[in-house]
Amino acid sequence: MPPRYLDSEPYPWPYNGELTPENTALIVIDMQTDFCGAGGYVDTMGYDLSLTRAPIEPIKAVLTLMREQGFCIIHTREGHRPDLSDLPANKRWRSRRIGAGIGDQGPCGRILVRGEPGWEIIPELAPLDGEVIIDKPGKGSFCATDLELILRTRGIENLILTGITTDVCVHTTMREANDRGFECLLLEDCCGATDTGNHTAAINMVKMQGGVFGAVSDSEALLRTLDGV
Ligand code: C5J
Repeated sequence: MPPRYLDSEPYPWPYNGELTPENTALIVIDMQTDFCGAGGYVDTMGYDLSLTRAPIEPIKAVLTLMREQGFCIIHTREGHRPDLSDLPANKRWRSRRIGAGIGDQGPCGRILVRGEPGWEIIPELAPLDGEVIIDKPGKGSFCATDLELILRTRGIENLILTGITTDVCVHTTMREANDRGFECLLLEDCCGATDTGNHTAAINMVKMQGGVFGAVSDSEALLRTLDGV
């Protein structure tokens, strides 16, 4: 296959022009009711849900085309075991302090607990049979999960990152992936944060030092490149 690059900053991605369905995965991070739905964790904290819902439609467009073209699709869900044995005490403490106690009952069931309605991926972006789902207890998708083993086993070298929130779980995952040698791309309109300034700052951080964590682009540029137009 001839080299293929995306229109991205601060460099055309991927660095080596090797962009194929065999070596590239789309990762959709934490598009759960708890982070973007009424009555979920983010809503209970009082943040503006329109910010974390903004990426839903752009992600849907990317998912549709990448599914059609046979790319590896990975979804993540942040959440804890019902017995809370994987919930660090300080995580519970700080969330309770602000009235959105992880593990406590909320309008969508127990907040960020596996199996509860709020923990489910929103229906608009529901995983299809055969797509990888990573359940993670923390912010990073590599911490205490088998994500790296799955990526290496499938021969994945490039990761396209989407989801919420830009500055927390998406950024942590991107940093973890970059340190492991994965070539990362963040799609800025496919991410959202609980604060616009933090979203913008997180995007800028990626681009420093020549792309210290990878590159940044958007859904339109990706679709253009994958469509070959
Ligand atoms: C947070 C996430 N913000 N998915 N999780 O706690 O970004």
